[in-house]
Amino acid sequence: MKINVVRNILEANARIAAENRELFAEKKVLVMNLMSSPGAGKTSLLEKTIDSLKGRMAIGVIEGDIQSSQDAERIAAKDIPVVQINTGGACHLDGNMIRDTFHHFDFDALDLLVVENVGNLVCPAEFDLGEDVKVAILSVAEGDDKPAKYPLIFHESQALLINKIDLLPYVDCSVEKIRAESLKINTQIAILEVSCRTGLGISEWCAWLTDRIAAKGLGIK
Ligand SMILES: Nc1nc2c(ncn2[C@@H]2O[C@H](COP(=O)(O)OP(=O)(O)O)[C@@H](O)[C@H]2O)c(=O)[nH]1
Ligand SMILES: [Mg+2]
Ligand SMILES: [Zn+2]
Repeated sequence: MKINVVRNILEANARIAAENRELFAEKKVLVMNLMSSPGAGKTSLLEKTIDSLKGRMAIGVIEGDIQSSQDAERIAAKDIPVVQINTGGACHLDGNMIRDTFHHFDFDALDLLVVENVGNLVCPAEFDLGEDVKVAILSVAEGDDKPAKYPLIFHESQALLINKIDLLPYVDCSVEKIRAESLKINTQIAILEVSCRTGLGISEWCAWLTDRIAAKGLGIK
């Protein structure tokens, strides 16, 4: 019984996500679903990404949180169109929540829409939003055992950002182990080391993201 209910929820979500994906393709917007546990650095990465790419493309953001609009305020400070979704308890975003934000955006003028998912290393990876790329962030402070313990998010993501590299001298974490375990789960995953504190790796990350726009056959509007 429980299995059927879960299957129905995921099937209903997949239908809505497919409609979202059709709209994004028609409007020529690349959509990225950014996922991590709370505090790994999703909003910090977004701030850095916006600072680097803002003059070159039009970016919009959807912020997903259980409560509060603090992240949306951080993004709005960059003068970027942003919508906050408060899930009121739910621990992930779904296709329907994304669809409900559409009237806030002028998709004809957007190149890139970033969705910051609810901080959670587990179920955000199960729910298709209609995005083109899923990106996971793992910070070195969380430990190098996380790919083996939470494989789905690493399996589903096209890129893994290992963040807070500046903290490596202070934590017991092997970047090599994170790389090896992630590649065991997903041989195709791109792995980039970054620090939102020092800016290390941010230009390589922005190049990877810009390449995804080109790979989808989209130009900058
Ligand atoms: N030392 C260090 N701190 C970072 C880095 N990136 C983010 N932080 C800090 O980690 C905390 C959580 O970051 P935030 O971007 O809000 O994470 P989110 O919950 O995933 O959106 C904040 O205090 C950030 O300043 C980093 O590369 N190095
Ligand atoms: Mg955040
Ligand atoms: Zn959830």
